[in-house]
Amino acid sequence: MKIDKQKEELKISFEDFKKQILEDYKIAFLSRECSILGRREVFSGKGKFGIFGDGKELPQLALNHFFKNGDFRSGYYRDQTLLFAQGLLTVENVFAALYADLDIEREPMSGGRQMGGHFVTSSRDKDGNWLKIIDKKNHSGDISPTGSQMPRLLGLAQASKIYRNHKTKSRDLFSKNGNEIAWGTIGNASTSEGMFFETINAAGVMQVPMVISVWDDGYGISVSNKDQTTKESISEALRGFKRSKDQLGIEIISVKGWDYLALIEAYEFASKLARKSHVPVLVHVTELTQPLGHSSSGSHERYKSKKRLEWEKEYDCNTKMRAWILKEGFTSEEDLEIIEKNISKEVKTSRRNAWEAYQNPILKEKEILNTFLVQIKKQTNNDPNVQLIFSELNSVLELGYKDIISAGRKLNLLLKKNSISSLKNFEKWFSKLNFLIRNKISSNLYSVSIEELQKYKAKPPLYDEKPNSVDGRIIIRDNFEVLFKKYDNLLMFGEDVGKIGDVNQGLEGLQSKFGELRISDTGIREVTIVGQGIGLSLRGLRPIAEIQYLDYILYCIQILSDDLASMNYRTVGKQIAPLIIRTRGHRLEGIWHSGSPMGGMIHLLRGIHILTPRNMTQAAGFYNTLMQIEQPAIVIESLNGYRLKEKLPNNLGEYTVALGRIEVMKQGTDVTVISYGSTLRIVQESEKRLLQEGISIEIIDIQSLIPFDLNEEIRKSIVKTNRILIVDEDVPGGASSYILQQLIEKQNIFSLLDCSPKLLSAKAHRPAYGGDGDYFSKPSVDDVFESIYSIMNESNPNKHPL
Ligand SMILES: Cc1ncc(C[n+]2csc(CCOP(=O)(O)OP(=O)(O)O)c2C)c(N)n1
Repeated sequence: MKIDKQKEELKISFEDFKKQILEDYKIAFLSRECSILGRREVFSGKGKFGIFGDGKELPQLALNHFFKNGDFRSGYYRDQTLLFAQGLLTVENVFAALYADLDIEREPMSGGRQMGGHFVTSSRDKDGNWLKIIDKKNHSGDISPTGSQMPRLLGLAQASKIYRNHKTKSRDLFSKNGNEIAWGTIGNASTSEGMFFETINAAGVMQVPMVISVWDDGYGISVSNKDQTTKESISEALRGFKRSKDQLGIEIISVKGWDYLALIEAYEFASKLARKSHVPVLVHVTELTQPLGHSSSGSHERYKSKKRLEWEKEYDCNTKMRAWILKEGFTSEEDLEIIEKNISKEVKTSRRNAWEAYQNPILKEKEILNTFLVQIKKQTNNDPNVQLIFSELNSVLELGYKDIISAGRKLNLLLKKNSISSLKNFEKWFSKLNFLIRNKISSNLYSVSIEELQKYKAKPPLYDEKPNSVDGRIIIRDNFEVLFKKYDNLLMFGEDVGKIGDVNQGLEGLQSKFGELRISDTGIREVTIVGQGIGLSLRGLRPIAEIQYLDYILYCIQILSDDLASMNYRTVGKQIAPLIIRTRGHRLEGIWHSGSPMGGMIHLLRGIHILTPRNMTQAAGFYNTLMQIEQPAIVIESLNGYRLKEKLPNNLGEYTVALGRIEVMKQGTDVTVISYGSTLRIVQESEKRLLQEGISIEIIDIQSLIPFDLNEEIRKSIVKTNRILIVDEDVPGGASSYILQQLIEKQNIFSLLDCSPKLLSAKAHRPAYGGDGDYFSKPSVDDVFESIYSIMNESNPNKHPL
């Protein structure tokens, strides 16, 4: 009865239906064999760590039948079966990932950067242009922090809603009328994470087409549902979110993970609802198992009872499917055995092939190095260390590039110490290989190259002869208006962004001009605001997500760090998320509206550009630049600058501020004072008093902390002054130390300095409220004056006594 219904629903003949089931079983079996052999490969020492999809095969195969081109998955490390079923993963790929093969063709998920089980598909061609992702099945780049796939899922789903209701010029690359589903997968235990609930709530409010599957195997490593989830069931716990006849919400379905037909039915229902009506659906897939335990790092016998282990054997979804196939007479036991035997053989062969493909190029390089032995011995007067280095290298069993490079580095030094003439061929080979491998490991942290940024020519703001002097927020607002007209894929959202046009009215009146779809209010939920931005940008839109105050960026710093900042790097440029985060911060009032945690951000968010404009003209210029390139960035506007008067440029939306360029705001000869954001005004205020003391300062606005002074212009200033003061309002040793590190290590200023470099920051504690609080917590004009004066005292105590 059930089978007939399914055939009918899928509109296929019995023969085809049988074929589909057998094909699915083959994939389930192949996937399981990979898990088993992969785990063994770790125990044999060839792979470092293994985490696999065993026990989750069946629901993924069912889901696959409803996953269409243009759809996206945002999932986690258990989803190998789905990718196998979609032809996006080969057995060789699985093993190449286990070995951390650096070759992006053999290990297409991350070129050896990620542990196995973390998947991605490419959205870009080799030249960095968008592929037509509407014609592909898409997987957004997986990450390891569990639950962190959820925020991005919200944006991936929201993109369908945008595309259904708003036609952009490039829509055909990304969407067909917004019919695409964002498929989420998450383990039962990871639903305990706050961001899971935040995503569920936001999806219910926004009514976006996502289908979240919870793979419930009862455990999160060793901790069972009893200690994880209220009522020991996520679908039960979420009942209040369930939609009803009268109220929108989430559709919640529960289905057993070993029941193939029930799974097909569940996914058919879920996908129809999400695709057609944009209703978010949660599919709670229960009674799943973990036959091999959580990962290669421990056995589940430690925490599962004998009874549970026996139950898991009986309810293993592959075993159940096999028994069902035989019971329904789709094929015979003998045929199944032959199929299974062949698959086992195929997996073993593929594993061997993957190992050889991984090792061969490394062995080749070792052979090249061995050919230099005689010459190196000769050049180093038979230094016994040479033979030792070669012997050590040739005794390594599972060779990595690191072994060759390490030997090469040691030989290089010996040659330099002993050689009369250099060994050109060796040097050439070594530096080429060294560069190549390092590049394979470290490329693509940012989507836009330094060379491109260095070449970038900014268009300056232009002014009427008698320009209007306006509040800074007007410049921001009018500039955004031009950008909304210019870029049909630009969207802005955040808390109080829509109706009132942000808390400082930098978007005043724009929602009524451009619509609620493009300029929208969100709940107070910083993690999923960022998630919206990441997901939308992965689907070709250009979001600017607003975090209302810089202090609250800490709520989403994890997702910014783990997901956005690592996106380009972990996918080796296959996916980019050119999300712009708009926020406002630094100095205002009190512990939570005066923070400037720039050091923390700089260190946690490498991969994202961090821009700190001193006023709204510069801020608008940064937005204009960022809309022209595809690089995630955070722009921190000065909270106390919205009501300060600035000249109104007449080329709003057009002028740009280059990234990674400083600006010399005032020339001087004695001390180079480097700052950014709000403290620049404090520095400027100190200038007059310093002049009265005969001290001339050169004031530099860094304005772009990452990328940092790409043309090394600060050095030029220090060549002139030989003295520096770095001023900011972060904690001592925060961003100011980063600035000094850049100057010492990258710009080599150490030898230029006549006296010790000075750093002036805020106190280590949070800034206290009120005028006194500010004065005693943050750098004041007096502090700046005295710091500079003391630098001059160090140089000339007679002229500047203390
Ligand atoms: C944020 C975070 N905390 C802890 C871990 C370590 N960890 C990895 S997997 C895992 C258990 C996850 O269980 P579940 O979500 O049920 O998924 P399963 O592995 O059982 O499929 C834990 C605690 C992690 N990866 N990320």
